[in-house]
Amino acid sequence: MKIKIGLCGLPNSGKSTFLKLVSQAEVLIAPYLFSTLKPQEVVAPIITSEIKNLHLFTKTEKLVPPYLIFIDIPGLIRGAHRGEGLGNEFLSYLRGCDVILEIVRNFLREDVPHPEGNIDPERDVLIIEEEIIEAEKAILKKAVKRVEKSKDEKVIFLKEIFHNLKPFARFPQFSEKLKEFNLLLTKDWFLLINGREFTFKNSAFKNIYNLDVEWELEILKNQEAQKELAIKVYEFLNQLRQDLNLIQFFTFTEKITQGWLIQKGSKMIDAAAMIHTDFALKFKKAETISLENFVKIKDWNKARSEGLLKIKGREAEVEEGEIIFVKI
Ligand SMILES: Nc1nc2c(ncn2[C@@H]2O[C@H](COP(=O)(O)OP(=O)(O)OP(=O)(O)O)[C@@H](O)[C@H]2O)c(=O)[nH]1
Ligand SMILES: [Mg+2]
Repeated sequence: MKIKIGLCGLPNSGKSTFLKLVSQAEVLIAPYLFSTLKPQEVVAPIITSEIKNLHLFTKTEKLVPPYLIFIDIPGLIRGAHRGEGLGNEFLSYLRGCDVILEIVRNFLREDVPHPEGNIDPERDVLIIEEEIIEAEKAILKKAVKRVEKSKDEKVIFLKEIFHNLKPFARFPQFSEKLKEFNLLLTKDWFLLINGREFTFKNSAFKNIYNLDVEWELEILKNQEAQKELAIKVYEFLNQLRQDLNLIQFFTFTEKITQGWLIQKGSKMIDAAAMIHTDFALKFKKAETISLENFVKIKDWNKARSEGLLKIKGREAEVEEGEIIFVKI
């Protein structure tokens, strides 16, 4: 399941720095506006204590943690929907993502200009909302014209949405019907406050998180503090994946210990297909055990003889934290 999380926010809100933190990759970070000009995909591993515990036991050469994919998108500014600062192009990158993580700046730094001149997270979130709404209006207008011609009944709810568009309004009741229009409003929105904590009065976010990304990145350079920091970042990523309705499961072979993310409610056959195409084609059954139980018993055969393994068929649901062995 490759969910793409698009980053969105004003220039210099810390999007690229955030990506550097979660991936520790080299994304261009610069204290001038529009340092990011093209969207860049970044893989952020989620190394939790669970997978580390499993790896301590399997001691395989390779550890492949579960991961999320973020897309670094250049900063949006006022007027983005009219194309200011390449806004239209940037908005179209966002449409290509499955969910959106907005980053809002709440850190002070004289040498890093703010496009609005001062720090005000509430205003910044509103600017993005207004840009999104204007962009959606343009799409809805075209859609209404199109369906009006064909006398399609869709025109009723499209008009209703158009007239009720305002900051933080979302239309979950229409989310299924609206899918074909690929609106930004029908995606799930999350907010990351970069810097000091801040309480938002009004919002349409599914969850709001807080990290001080630059500071965390600094700490990362200090070996002593690294461990603790990593825990904080991985905790954030782990929370985000749960908020995205993803569960994690594990596999291991002689060479690789691996963590995977799959949509909650998925079946064993879906997990098998994710691990290996062949596993899905030749699936007979799966043996599974919770990581917690396995770490206690430490031996697959012993777990089997003591009746601790679950035998699951193709339609059985994948559970959070289970280790899966597919039998073909
Ligand atoms: N003090 C502090 N500085 C930060 C923080 N986050 C980012 N910065 C600095 O702010 C500047 C801009 O950060 P970027 O991550 O490049 O910002 P961006 O949102 O990617 O900007 P665009 O790509 O232009 O949209 C860099 O000099 C960062 O070092 C933070 O949490 N605290
Ligand atoms: Mg950037």
